Amino acid sequence: MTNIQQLVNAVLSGDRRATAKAITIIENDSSRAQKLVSLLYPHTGNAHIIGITGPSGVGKSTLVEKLAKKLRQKGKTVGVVAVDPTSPFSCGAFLGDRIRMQDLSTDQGVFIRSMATRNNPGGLARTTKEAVHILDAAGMDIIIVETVGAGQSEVDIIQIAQTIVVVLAPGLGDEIQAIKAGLMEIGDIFVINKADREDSNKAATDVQTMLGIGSKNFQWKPAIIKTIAMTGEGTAELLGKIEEHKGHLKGELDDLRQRKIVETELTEAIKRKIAEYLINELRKSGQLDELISEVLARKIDPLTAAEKIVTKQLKKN
Ligand SMILES: Nc1nc2c(ncn2[C@@H]2O[C@H](COP(=O)(O)OP(=O)(O)OP(=O)(O)O)[C@@H](O)[C@H]2O)c(=O)[nH]1
Ligand SMILES: [Mg+2]
Repeated sequence: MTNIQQLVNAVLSGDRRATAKAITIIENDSSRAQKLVSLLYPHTGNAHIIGITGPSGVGKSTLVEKLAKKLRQKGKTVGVVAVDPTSPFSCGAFLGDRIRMQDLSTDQGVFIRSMATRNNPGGLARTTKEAVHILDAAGMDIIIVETVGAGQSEVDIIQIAQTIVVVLAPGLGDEIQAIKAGLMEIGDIFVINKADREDSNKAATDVQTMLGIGSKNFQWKPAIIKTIAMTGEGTAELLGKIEEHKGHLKGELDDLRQRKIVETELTEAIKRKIAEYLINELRKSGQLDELISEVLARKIDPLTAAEKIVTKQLKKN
């Protein structure tokens, strides 16, 4: 499949192998990536994008597997992007089989992909977003993006997902401070996973107290749900809440959120294009080399050099 249009057609038909290949192309940031996304983009905008975030090891992947299974039972197609996972998917019975069958299976209903932050030329936020676009164009009804978040995260899930589920577990100790700072504001739904542990009630109360202090919007009251991802307990309730939130998003609020998501992606793309363009020009004219020598000689610092050259170059255009 060398022809980009053929690849696009295959992705649009829901072909999983083509979808995997398309994601590899955008991960490698090859010259074909932009073309690929531009051809697929008109076919996006149909999926519901769910962000699952929370500290490392709280059970996010286990939960995602259970959610995916439930969604499949309801006849929904599910795409999963796990961003820089510290632990791999445990591949419980259901999805494990799916993964092993991925190349053979005629069921195109589940697609799982892990993406790593390391050696990622274009930035992880961009590749994650583009992977989501590809899964969206491939016809996935629901796309779940799993990211590790401990208050701040490399991928700002809020720039990607329409519904954000923050997963916590009992006994987080010191991490609760970081969580308080970052995650509390972004969650639409809070999950206390590992509810089989005895201190889970305390964790739920803690979250309840923190939520009471300040909430990001008044129209949607963030829900707290206890789950045992290992057994699947509470996952039906969680899915119900996610669907409720999706319904809530319809209308004005949804437009605002969508605008914000597109605005971020667009401004990031503009920054990238300007940088690419300017650096290219400076290289061609030899000005970059000159500046490198000046910085090396400690005549100027890099930031001042950048400011000087950017201002000069922009005036010229
Ligand atoms: N006791 C208990 N353990 C659980 C539960 N859910 C998951 N675990 C275990 O917690 C560990 C971490 O689970 P993962 O699903 O990999 O957690 P994660 O949040 O995806 O981890 P990272 O992606 O590395 O951040 C595994 O050993 C799971 O078996 C639960 O409900 N109860
Ligand atoms: Mg995980």
